Amino acid sequence: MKLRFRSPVHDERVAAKLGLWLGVAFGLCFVTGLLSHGIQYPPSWFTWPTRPVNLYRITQGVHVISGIAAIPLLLAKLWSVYPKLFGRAHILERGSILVLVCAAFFELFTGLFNVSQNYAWSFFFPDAHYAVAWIAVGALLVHVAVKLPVVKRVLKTPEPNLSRRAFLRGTGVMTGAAVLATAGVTVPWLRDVSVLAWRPGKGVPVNRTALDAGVTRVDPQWTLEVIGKHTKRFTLAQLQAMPQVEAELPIACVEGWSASAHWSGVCVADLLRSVGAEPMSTVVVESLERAGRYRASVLPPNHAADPLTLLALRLNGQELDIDHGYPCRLIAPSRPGVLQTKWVSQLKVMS
Ligand SMILES: Nc1nc2c(c(=O)[nH]1)N[C@H]1C(S)=C(S)[C@@H](COP(=O)(O)O)O[C@H]1N2
Ligand SMILES: [Mo]
Repeated sequence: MKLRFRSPVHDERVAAKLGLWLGVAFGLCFVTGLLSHGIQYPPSWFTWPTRPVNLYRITQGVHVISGIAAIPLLLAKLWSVYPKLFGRAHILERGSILVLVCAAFFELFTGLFNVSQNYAWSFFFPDAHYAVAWIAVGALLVHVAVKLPVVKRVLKTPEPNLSRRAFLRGTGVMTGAAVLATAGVTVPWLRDVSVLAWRPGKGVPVNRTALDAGVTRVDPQWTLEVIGKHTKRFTLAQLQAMPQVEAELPIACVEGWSASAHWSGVCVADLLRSVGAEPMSTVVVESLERAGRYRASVLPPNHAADPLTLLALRLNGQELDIDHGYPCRLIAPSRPGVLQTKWVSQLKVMS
């Protein structure tokens, strides 16, 4: 029996057009994802600039937005091409498409679960999301290479069929709607439009509370230890008495949200200078948190030296709340939220 698929959208021109949009979304998502990975696990040759201060916020936002846009595009594309699965394409081509579809779904679903902070699996999300991205891109390149002649041929002339045009337009509208409904998590002026945003609109959200991190009480005798050529300890009162730097800096969380805030605190470079550290040093920032994965972070030399890299004592004009990292927390320009260590107890110069 011959299967019949009558819808006019099962058509190579529709598939090519959607493929093109999807290629752009996946390309943006892949490149911004690589950057994010590079910043969090930097190879020796990698440096990430500290300016503009919102640079990481932007690349992270593009990652989330392009990932969201890819979901309706992928569904429309699959709807357009699924009859081909019953066609006569070469087994290898069908195999590579199967890999591509599985990898694409894996990326989009794990990404969505990640932004909803729902880890319904046992693997470590960033590692798996990163590894499968390479599989998706490899399979995508094979797919593009195979289909390039078709794409070139069919995209030369405009689409004459009205229902195909309507389908493409509908997909465009759905994609735009999905983006508008969520992009407010990272684009401030869309806060009120984004009804599906997974993070509240006002203020700085708390990603991990002090209670979750096991920092239930800060010792009144708390001091900040700064270890360089020699070691110094600073009480909170001493930090408060030092020159305070004020800056508008964002928290850009890899769990898919960002928010800008007004911070004030002590310049990290000043503290490092006070213990005789070389100007371009790598610095480890340790927190009071005992065991969490994000209890410490590394400041690369350009971030450690930047005058806007702060140990913040105040947020939006008020003393830091314990959930935001009291007694002091790191806030540095153009840096993922996960590296903005809260409840800092020690700065240690490495080199
Ligand atoms: N010690 C410590 N610092 C931490 C974390 C943590 O789990 N432990 N979480 C980080 C993450 S993932 C983010 S996004 C920011 C969020 O800061 P906020 O809760 O003040 O918004 O803090 C970072 N600092
Ligand atoms: Mo985060």
